[in-house]
Amino acid sequence: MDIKVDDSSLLGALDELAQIGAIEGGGCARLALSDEDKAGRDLVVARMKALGLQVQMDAIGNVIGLRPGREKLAPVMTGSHIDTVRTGGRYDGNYGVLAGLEVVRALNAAGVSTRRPIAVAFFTNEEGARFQPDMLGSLVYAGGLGLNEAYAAADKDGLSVGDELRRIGYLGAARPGAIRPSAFIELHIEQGPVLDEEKIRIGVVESVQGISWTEYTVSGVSNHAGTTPMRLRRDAGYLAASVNVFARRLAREMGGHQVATIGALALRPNLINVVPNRAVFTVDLRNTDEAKLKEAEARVAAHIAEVAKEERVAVEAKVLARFEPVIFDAGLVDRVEHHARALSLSTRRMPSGAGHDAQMMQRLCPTAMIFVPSVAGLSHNVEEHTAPADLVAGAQVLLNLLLELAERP
Ligand code: HGY
Ligand code: MN
Ligand code: MN
Repeated sequence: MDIKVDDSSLLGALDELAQIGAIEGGGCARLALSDEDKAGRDLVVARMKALGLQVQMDAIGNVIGLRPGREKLAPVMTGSHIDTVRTGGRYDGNYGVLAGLEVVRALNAAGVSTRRPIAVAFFTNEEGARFQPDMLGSLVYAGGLGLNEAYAAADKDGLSVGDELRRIGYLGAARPGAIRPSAFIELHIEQGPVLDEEKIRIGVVESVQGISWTEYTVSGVSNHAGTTPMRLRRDAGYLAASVNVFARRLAREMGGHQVATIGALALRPNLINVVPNRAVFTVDLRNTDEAKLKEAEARVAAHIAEVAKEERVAVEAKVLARFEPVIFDAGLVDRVEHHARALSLSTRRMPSGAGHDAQMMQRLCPTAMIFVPSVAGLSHNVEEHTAPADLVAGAQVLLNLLLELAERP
């Protein structure tokens, strides 16, 4: 019996969630544990309950909706995140969670039971835009970070994860990781240009590249922009700018999957006629190859040390996140490819450039990801878009794969 996802049900759910934290240009701003995130969580939990799922909230705010199976076996789990960056699109994360709920709705409508339970999850603070590290909730779930350390993570205003979880009413009782899935599948938009450029319908994701996030605080001497000779300057802003140029050139020289981003930069006093005495900036380095990522980290650090000496400024480094590349379960990756091709969808194998909760779940159980195209590769941008037909196709691959896995002994 062919069970089909329903276009309007899935697209309607995406539109409804996109209204929460909606921003100019059609995107979403639902920073983790903000009031907007709470509102989004409340909506998705209500949808889970309306589908008859048993809803569990854990001590780091991860939420899991469980559809019982015929047998008391470990569930097959799918899911993603519903927190967004401040300039987010409406599909990043949200799509994987709502497609998981659409699978449940279609199974309910078809009156189909499965041997194994099916679980749909959303994890706390995947984005890492407000609190670091990213993938915080799934990292705790997979046992990679202790609860107290996670609770202590604080945002720029000094508000902590623990306090904010309590404030929005999502500090749950369940032990993170108590539900250990038999397999985890995450459906996600690619967020890069590959599938769109090559006109491929489904990305069969084999791995997630390594991620290195560091925050640098540079201390120099503020001085008059007009009277201070260049030879006397100790310009914190100059070091920050030089790292940006160096990192760009380094990524170009290394080639391959190497990328480098100086995404956040704050100067003080940030005035047109004052040499900055303080700069706080972040460096995001990524590569599919751990040795190359380490090389990039070392070369950036060496550059910073060299310029700091020349400019006579002090530099403090704080690691915000550091994850090695993750390889997904080969057998599951094959099954993603099989189900996509069974629907006559073109496929290509690829790494993920973005971080995902799936990279943490691979620590717990066989895990794989399904990608659908992002138009022009845009993401973390309000114009993030995926064609409705691709959204539905990805959800159908997810349904067919979850059904297969949920019947496995
Ligand atoms: O940064 C990332 O790759 C993810 O969006 N957290
Ligand atoms: Mn995401
Ligand atoms: Mn993201």
